[in-house]
Amino acid sequence: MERTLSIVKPDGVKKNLIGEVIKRFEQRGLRIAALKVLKLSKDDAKGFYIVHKERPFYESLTSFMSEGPIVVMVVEGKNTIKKVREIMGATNPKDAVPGTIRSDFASDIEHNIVHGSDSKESASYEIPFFFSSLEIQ
Ligand code: IDP
Ligand code: MG
Repeated sequence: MERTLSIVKPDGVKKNLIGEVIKRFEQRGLRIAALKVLKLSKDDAKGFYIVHKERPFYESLTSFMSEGPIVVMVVEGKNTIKKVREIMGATNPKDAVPGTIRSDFASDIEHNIVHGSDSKESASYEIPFFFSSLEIQ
């Protein structure tokens, strides 16, 4: 069993895609082990995306991620990190395989609906960023 952190980003929440994202995870046999709605401050978003602090899009990304409510969830199952990344599709929706969330719904490389941890190391930073062990069942 493996856990990952996924987020329905502000654009996904605005487009009423919370259920759609969860449905796609569940249909691939993954289980939602924790879930909540919250809004990040700009500083929260900067902390979450600290690995990207040198990137040219850091300012814009952290403004976008703090502009409205998001849904954060822990997804659990076999090979969850890889499966969630497959279900999401490539970062840039133009490169994403049809049938992936980003291909189907994202408007551009920044506003791409969904987040998923890219490695076990990232998941072990990102899951406790949002959830205590008591909140993961
Ligand atoms: P990922 O979400 O597919 O793992 P990362 O490279 O980790 O992609 O980038 C984190 C997020 O930053 C992306 O999901 C996207 O919202 C944003 N982003 C990535 N590259 C760019 C870019 O070139 N311009 C603007 N935003 C970007
Ligand atoms: Mg990433």
